[in-house]
Amino acid sequence: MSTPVTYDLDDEIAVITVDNPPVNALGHTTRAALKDCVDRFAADETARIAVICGAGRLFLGGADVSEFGKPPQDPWLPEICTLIEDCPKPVVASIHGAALGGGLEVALGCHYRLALPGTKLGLPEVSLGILPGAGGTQRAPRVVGTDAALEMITSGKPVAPEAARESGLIDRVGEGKGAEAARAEGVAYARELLAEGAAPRPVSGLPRPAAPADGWDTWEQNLRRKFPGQVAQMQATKAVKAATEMDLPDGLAEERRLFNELIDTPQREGLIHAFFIERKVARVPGLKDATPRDVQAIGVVGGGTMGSGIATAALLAGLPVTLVEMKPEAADKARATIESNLAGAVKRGKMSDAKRDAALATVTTTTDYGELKDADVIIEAVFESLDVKKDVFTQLDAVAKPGAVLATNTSYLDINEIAQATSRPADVIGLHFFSPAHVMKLLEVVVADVTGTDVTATAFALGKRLGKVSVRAGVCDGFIGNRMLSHYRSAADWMILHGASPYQIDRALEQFGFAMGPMKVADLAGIDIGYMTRQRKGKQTGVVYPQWADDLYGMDRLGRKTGRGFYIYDDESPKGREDPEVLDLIAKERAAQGVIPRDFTDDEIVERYMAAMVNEGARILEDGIALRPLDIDVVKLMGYGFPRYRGGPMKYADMTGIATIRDRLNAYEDGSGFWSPAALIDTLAAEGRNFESMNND
Ligand code: T1G
Repeated sequence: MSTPVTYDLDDEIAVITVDNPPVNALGHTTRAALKDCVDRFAADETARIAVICGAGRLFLGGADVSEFGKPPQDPWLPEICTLIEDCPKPVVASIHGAALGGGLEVALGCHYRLALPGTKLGLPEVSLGILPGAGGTQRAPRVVGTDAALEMITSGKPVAPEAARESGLIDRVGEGKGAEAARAEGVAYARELLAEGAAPRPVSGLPRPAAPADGWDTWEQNLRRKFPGQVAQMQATKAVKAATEMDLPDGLAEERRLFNELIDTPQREGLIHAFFIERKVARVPGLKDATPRDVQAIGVVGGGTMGSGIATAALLAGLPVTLVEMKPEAADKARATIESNLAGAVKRGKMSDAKRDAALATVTTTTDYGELKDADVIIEAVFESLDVKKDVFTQLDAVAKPGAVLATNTSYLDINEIAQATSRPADVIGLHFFSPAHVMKLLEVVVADVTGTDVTATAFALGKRLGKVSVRAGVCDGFIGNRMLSHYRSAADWMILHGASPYQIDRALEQFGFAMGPMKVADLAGIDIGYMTRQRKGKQTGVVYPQWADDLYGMDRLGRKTGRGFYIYDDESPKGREDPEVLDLIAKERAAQGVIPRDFTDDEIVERYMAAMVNEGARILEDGIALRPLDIDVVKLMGYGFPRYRGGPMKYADMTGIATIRDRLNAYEDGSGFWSPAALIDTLAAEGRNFESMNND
């Protein structure tokens, strides 16, 4: 078996190349081979300097995340970084693509550092619920200063080579791109260093870094505000603080102690689950051998918020767009919206002015369906009416070229019926974008009964090109995300009817980690959206009907957009304050239903809300709307503000215990059937299995 790290000589320069596809992760075998090569260099009398570089698309992608939670194996990465640092001969890191986490820590163990343009240099460990555990919290502050190191480590965001050179993180920005250029640039730099008689320059020789300019308390207050409820960022700050108080060896020992504490936390388990499922979700069972159709041009029907957003997403991905609207003024308005969206992308640094102008040159807005004749994928985003959509698809059927994929952006309508409005139902699929469509990463790919496998594969390939995280869903009212939302919103309504304040519910769930509580979400989306959904669905047996929400609609209190919904939004409280009149509406409904209100604890609120969410997730799996629990987790993480460090609702259930969820549901069941556990939950609990056991490829 070939070694994951090779050693060769270029004159007096030892070139150590890590080659462990796909990302040169520093798993046990790779660490052992890297250590052997460093030892070999130290003993090799021919070699006067060494260059460490990576094969493939990047330098080093960090520690092997799949090893976390398992007993660590020698040699440990911190030891290798120290071994490099203590080497009696100079070692150069020549970086391309990315040096992340342990990858950058290896580079910090080196004496000189070069990076090619476009390289990502970062310490993202906190996004995995851990901290840089191979010297990053000790060496980075010594090299770039405490404030810059704290920013890198607690944000987890990478820095570009030019900024890294300014901060001193690297010494030089090379030229070219790819592994070969990295090797060549690294060797050339090493030659220069030899000619200068450069000696090893260990970071351990640098003085202890100073405390942050604004003091530790300010940093920690900011972190509590930016990362509420999360532990890794605070723990990493403690490690950096140790760097300012201890010599390197003691600081490394303290870093290791703090790292090991994080390894055992549920947040590390949840975040690493999220890391892997966001990649695994694209490997849809049954899709492996399907070949996506070629997509070079996009058609969009409907230039409202969603249609213009979808068009913008396509343009950002370099795909030309033809957008059809019913009237010229509507087509012009759509173009203006697209221009505004792209201006925002330029402002956010997502796109250059030149690329924006080039993209706009590829947009055609028209009222003529015939101009869609060359589109490879046509995405309909018109009014949410089945008749309107069926009429659009009949027209598309008449103009679209053979093999074009016809997609609908509907958020709940029956795509099987839409498909039957065409002569090519196998080419019809759902692409459910989330608003704003050019920003939100989640895309539900809704597969209808007769959708072709290659059409589904085309949808996933397009989603990837648009920078989306695509999840395969089946056809039902609300697919995965909104179907679940409807159920756990009803759980909240049940609690309100029985005594919980809507404001306490929001507070409890935000404390649990949700970005926003359900009432704030309702105010943001619009009380009218919920009202229209209830009118469409009608009253359902066993489900509490939130009459108070209908009353708010009737009072034209539609949430943020009218300045009043569940909350009051005005200059006094732009983020919203509680509204006593809402509590009066609820009290009136309780009285009308003869309900005696009782108190709820925050824990009960969270446990009921989550039990309902998991229960509906189980039913979604039973119905085949989601193929795996991980699909459900990804939808909730990417589109509904579920706290990432809990890994998603189905991961939460696994970590809580399936039997515990079952027992809670049975205890809640009041004869309405609303709380009775799904059969799948009973089965998993009875068999001692969990949702993770269903997450096979
Ligand atoms: N460990 C294990 N597998 C990894 C991995 C890693 N570090 N990084 C990626 N993979 C897998 C990934 O799951 C996918 O697998 C495949 O590689 C391609 O990934 C001691 C403790 C490097 C920018 O956080 O950011 O170092 O789905 O699709 O888009 O202080 O991967 O194909 O089976 O993302 O080209 C710190 C995480 C670890 C970097 C490349 N490092 N990775 O992006 O490919 S903790 C990270 C990334 C650490 C030390 C600590 C990206 C990438 P599969 P991909 P990509």
